[in-house]
Amino acid sequence: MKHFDAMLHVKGISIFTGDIPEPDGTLHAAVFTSPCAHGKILSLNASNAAAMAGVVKVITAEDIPGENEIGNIVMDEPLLAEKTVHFIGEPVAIVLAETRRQAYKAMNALSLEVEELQAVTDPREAARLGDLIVPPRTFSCGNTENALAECTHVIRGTAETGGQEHLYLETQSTLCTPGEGNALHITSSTQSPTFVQKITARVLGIPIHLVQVDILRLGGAFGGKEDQATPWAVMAALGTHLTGRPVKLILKRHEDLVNTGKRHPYSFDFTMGLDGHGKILAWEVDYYQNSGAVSDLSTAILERSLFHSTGSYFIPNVVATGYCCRTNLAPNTAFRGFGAPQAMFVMEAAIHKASVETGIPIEKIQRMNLLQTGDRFPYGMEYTCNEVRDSWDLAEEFSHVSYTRKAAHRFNNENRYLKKGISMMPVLFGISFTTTFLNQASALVHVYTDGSVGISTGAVEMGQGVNSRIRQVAADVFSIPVELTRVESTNTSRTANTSPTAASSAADMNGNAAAIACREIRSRLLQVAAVELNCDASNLQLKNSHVWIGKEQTSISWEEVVTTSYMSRTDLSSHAHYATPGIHFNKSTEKGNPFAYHVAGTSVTEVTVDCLLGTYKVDRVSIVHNGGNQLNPLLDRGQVEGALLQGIGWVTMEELAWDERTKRLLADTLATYKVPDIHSTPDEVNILFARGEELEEGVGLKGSKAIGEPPFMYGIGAWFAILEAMQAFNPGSFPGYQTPMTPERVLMTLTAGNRN
Ligand code: LUZ
Ligand code: MOS
Repeated sequence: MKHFDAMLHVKGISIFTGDIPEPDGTLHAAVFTSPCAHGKILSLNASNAAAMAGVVKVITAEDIPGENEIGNIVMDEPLLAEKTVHFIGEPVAIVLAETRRQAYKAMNALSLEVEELQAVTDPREAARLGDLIVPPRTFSCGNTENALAECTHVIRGTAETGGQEHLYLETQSTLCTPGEGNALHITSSTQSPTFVQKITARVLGIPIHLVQVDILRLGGAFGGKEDQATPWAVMAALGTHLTGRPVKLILKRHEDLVNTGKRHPYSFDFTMGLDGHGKILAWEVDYYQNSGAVSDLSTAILERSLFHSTGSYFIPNVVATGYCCRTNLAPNTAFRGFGAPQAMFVMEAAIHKASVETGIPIEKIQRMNLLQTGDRFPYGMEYTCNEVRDSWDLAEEFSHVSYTRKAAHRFNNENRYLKKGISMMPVLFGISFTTTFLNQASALVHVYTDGSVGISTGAVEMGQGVNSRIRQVAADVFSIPVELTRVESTNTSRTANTSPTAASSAADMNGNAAAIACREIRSRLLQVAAVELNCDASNLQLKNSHVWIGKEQTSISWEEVVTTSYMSRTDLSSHAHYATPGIHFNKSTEKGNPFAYHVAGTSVTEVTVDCLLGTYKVDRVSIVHNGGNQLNPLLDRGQVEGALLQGIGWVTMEELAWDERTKRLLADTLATYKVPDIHSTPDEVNILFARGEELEEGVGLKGSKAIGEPPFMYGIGAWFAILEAMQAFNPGSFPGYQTPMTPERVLMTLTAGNRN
């Protein structure tokens, strides 16, 4: 089963927002943004720009007819700055011109006079200053104080994780065209068509029904278009609203890198208590989240960190507290994993430190504490399967880890400067939006008189293949070839009130909604066939593109039953709604069952470090992943491989740096921000998909499990494998529990160790 867009992509004929032919009269937008990290606006000089060739309008906050507010959870984000700027890249004015060149030329002629204010980029400093977006939040269970008093070992430490640029291939893009009256049609590269629709309506002061958002596909997103596609779409819509002309707004790569937020850097304090055997009895952790200048999705991301505070482990006494720290950086945002990778890194760091201080092998501590059936999470939910332990044990076998360890040991004895390291990384991820009400989806299915099927849902195709999965499910319900099905663009007038395509759950939820709609149509078709065949519809089914009675195929084909149904005036369309069953969460007690299920697996990572150069190579990653009853094994494999590499990139080479004085992003081009390329992929990636637990009917998609985010965290193992290799060269070397482990950091750490 393939990704149905593959052929279009290979031929270069798939259509992205930027490929849509521009209607006559299209204006081009360039956005003027703050050059200053924090300051009071004294004046914006726009007169030069407004007079330049081709310029039609320069839009500022004063031109906004509705609310200058695009916040979604916390209302703290203006579309265009008014009195103060809070980060470099914050939009201040929009220039509309006849050509893109003219727009950028005029935008570059704008200038802002500001009185600089103190800029903060360190989350701990923001916390000290009391600059939190919302009050701190704590998840807890048991009593850590009592437990720590009885522990044989108490391990304390700090850790830091870096940010990460999404680097979707397609930058933020919008094309907005005017309709009748105040109606608008917006094509936006967003994961959240409904957010774009809702916030456009708010900013323009018009009802939501006047705004239609339509999306064919995105060129990648990874969370970077869950909230941060919205401002650009709304700016184009504002331009159309004010001029009556189509407006196109596509960020240049440099602008996209500077102006949009990234994965949240975190800083951690932790205390872990263990008994004499290595059993973890207590876990206290503080998360200082670098939220950036406005809230965006930061509070939801912090919440997911709290949900994943114990990683793949069972710990009876826990206090996890999170702080959303407001800093003068571009608003950090959703990124594959959504706060869970940060929580899992600090957990592994603490276990590593515990192993160093107790002398108990790290894998012994990890294995001993893994979750098993019946264990409860700090948030009260029970873990009801054994996938964590089973995948760990299977991964040991699958990767031949004890043999590999011996071989690495021998290699390390034989080589002076090349050293190998190995680590095991258990991963657990909860599936569902932690915000319970978002766990709903709907679908609209039409069967046409030739038997072809058109499906609309709220899911956004961004390369992950969600449309392929939805087609498979529809084809399965009707028992027809998948080629007869088509997934239409995601359109807010066909599918309303959609949740973002996020939280790994778009296929689960929208696929289930589509299946419900298809089953409804199927039952109407079988009613018609029952009349034709003069029998009871309960004896009939659709199979192999035919109507069957019991075990016998009738002469009525799919096309015939469709045509007959139409001729007898039967509705061949259906709308359906799906709400994930059984989930709830009480925010006042911080307890509940927030997840439909969990996804678990284990990776084993082997690396070689060149300790003279500081460079490294990931030799092999072996993964045992519980995918349930897989619907599309090839797509699943693609998601695991892609997420793994993205995870490895996060902990190894992807480094964001800001100028200390100006707070300007230094990693603002592809020459200064490095993501893994083909040369830094592991030599070998072996993935074993295990079936694991059986999901209940209506949870997951036909028994398959969500796949988008969980495998990201397999990549964390690379950090610990590199550390092990470094310490094989120089046992005293230690870089601090800090990501990313760039080659520079490896080298500096190893040479610093040599000097000691
Ligand atoms: N987005 C969101 C997400 O709004 N809520 C979530 O829980 C979530 N989880 C993962 C990725 N995106
Ligand atoms: Mo997301 S991090 O947009 O699932």
